[in-house]
Amino acid sequence: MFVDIAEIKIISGKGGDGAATFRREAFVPDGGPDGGDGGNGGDIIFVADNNLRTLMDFKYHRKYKAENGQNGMKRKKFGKKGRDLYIRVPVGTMIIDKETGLLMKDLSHNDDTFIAAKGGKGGKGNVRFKSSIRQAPNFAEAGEEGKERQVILELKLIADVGLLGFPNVGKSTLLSVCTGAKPKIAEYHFTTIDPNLGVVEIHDTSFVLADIAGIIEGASEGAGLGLKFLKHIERTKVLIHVIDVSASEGRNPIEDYKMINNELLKYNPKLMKKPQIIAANKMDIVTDTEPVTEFTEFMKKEGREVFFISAATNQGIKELMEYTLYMLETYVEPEEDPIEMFDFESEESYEDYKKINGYLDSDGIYVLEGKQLSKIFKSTNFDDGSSFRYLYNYIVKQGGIKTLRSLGLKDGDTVKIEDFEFEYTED
Ligand SMILES: Nc1nc2c(ncn2[C@@H]2O[C@H](COP(=O)(O)OP(=O)(O)OP(=O)(O)O)[C@@H](O)[C@H]2O)c(=O)[nH]1
Ligand SMILES: [Mg+2]
Repeated sequence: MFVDIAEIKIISGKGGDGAATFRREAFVPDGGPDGGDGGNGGDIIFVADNNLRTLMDFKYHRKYKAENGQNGMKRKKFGKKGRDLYIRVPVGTMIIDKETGLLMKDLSHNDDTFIAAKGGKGGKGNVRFKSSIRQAPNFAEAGEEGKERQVILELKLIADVGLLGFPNVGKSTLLSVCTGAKPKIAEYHFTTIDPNLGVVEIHDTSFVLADIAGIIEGASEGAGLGLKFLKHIERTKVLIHVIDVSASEGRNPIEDYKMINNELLKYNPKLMKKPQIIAANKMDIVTDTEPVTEFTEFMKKEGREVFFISAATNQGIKELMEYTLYMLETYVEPEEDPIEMFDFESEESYEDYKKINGYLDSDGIYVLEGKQLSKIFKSTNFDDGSSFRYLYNYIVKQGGIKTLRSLGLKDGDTVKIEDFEFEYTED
């Protein structure tokens, strides 16, 4: 089954905690601190893989977690880094942050990689907190939490040329005669449900052709298979519009042309800007030439290049492909409006990380909050005076106490950090 959209949760590994240990040697009575650092948590990394075609796996497996870093150990032993988790996706997959709806990365080339969630940093061991005034720090830094993100994966195939047209006009047949692809072909509508790709080998070069489901009137409102497959030709450079000029199903080829373009316009006006080559198909069964002449004149006025072909007998296929190659080679990509991308920098700016917020809650308790504060708080050993002092000094330095004072904090009031409450005493 072809799946082109999925939503998954990714969680990078937590950093290992630093160790707060002391050397214990038989003849060294008061061994110094020897706690090693925790290892960093593993990253979540996406990799684009040419061998994959669908996001189906992600429909069933929705949660991806990288390994946590190992905790630091005594004798200054570092914890091991958590293993990164590589998630392989088809080329053309876009990674979108669900919360903001912003694009994080478009993996458009084979082997492109992208770190979507960095592992938490390992905490420092107590060795690192030793100083001339603090000989025996009985605390260490906790490892940073892993990042958890809900991401949307959206696949838009990458092909050079897109085939477009009503159902049953011969799009898949055309793909099958000029590439090695073996799409399903049948004389009923909507034979093609999933997009097919094929490679056209021509004059020592090649290009990729994409065949999608047929479009009918009202597709933009969901008729038939709707327009949801059009996204797979959004990134092509050139379109081949296949039209049944034999009118074997009783429709008028000029009306077909107008109708499809009208639906394209409704879906995405940018598709109208792509060169559109007309493949007038089923010439082998044309009985009445008058409508064909009318069609030719109409296309001349429209300024479209028309190739009269028969996918059944191979008539005109070579010329069509040669012209398509020429259009590809002379194609100039229109300038795109820049799109707003997900911004890791602003998400994790250091200022933001250090900032301490304070407020008075409805129970009259002064609350302090902050990302780094929370990290240091988790690293604090409340049975150890120097560890608690380290936390307190940090809060003062970041202006946390000043903020609370401006809100009315005075001697004897309760201050709360996470789930820990203490009484404030003025120095
Ligand atoms: N006589 C004749 N029949 C053709 C030609 N091209 C395709 N056909 C027939 O038309 C029918 C539809 O062909 P497909 O290639 O499946 O058409 P499609 O446009 O991919 O159709 P959907 O996938 O349903 O949108 C099949 O029975 C083909 O054999 C042609 O040039 N001449
Ligand atoms: Mg088809």
